[in-house]
Amino acid sequence: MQDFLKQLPKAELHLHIEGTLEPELMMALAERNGVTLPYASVEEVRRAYDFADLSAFLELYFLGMSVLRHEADFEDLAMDYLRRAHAEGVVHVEMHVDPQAHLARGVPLETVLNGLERARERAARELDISTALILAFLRDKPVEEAMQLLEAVEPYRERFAAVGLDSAELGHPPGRFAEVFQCARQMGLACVAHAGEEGPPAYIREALEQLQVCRVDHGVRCLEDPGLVETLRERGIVLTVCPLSNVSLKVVERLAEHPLPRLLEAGLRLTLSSDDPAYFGGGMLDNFAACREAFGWGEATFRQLAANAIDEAFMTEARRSELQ
Ligand code: ES4
Ligand code: ZN
Repeated sequence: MQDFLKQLPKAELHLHIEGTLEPELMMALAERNGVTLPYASVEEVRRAYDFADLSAFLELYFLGMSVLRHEADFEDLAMDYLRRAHAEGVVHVEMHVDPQAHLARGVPLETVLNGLERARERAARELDISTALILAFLRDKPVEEAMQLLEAVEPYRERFAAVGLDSAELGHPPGRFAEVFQCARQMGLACVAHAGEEGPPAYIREALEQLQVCRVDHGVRCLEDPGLVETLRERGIVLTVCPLSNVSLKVVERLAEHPLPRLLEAGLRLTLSSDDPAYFGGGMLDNFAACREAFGWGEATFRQLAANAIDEAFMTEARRSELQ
């Protein structure tokens, strides 16, 4: 089964590139850039990864990324991840990036975007991995800041496939960003948003109606509202579910209690992703293997989930038919 899961061509649709920063690279970049971290060793970093909830995780996520300062750091970050993904049978990766978090530390937009662009070109050439970039807005920051970012990104428009919405969910409903997402749509960008991870089903409905998202990141709390489940199913909206992330952030206590089997049973269109693999205990293959262990799914289920991701990916039709 492990061989089957590994060779299965997998598309990663829900990944934060800053969440792929492994402790080894974090320490190496801290040294290279003279950044002081509150950790003395790789082991100490790993020991700190015991999260009570999403906001406890985000604190360490924003701290960890403070080692990223130069274009080469972003290139190394993404290349390191893409090499690991390649070894796990990943053929396509869609990366959320959080420019606001870097701008706030004085790292210019072009540093972030040019570093990632170099990695994307190398991944295509050296690993035959296709990639897409998702411009994520931090939902706990002012809407005006998101709008300014969208304007600043205009010269780089062609590098992006979509806009997304991430960071602390509770108390930050998606509807606030309706105008930003409308402008993004006018620029020809697709729309996705995190909703229903920690937040209530009403946030998922808001993301659908006010942000007009084509995919919902997480969305696992939709089951609390049967009417919403019906809407998601009718419209064929994809939920990018991240099993190990949900365990790590205590959305569920154990994977065996995860709503995934019920989401499948409800006829929803699902994909599996790793979210922040360096922080949540593994990449795509580990997520697939954990589901096999917890739910006992057979090959057909994994084939369907992997096919859903390729069907829904932001990629050219030529690339899609190459992978199907
Ligand atoms: C995130 Cl797991 C998760 N949820 C929301 N925002 C995020 N940013 C990085 N990881
Ligand atoms: Zn996420």
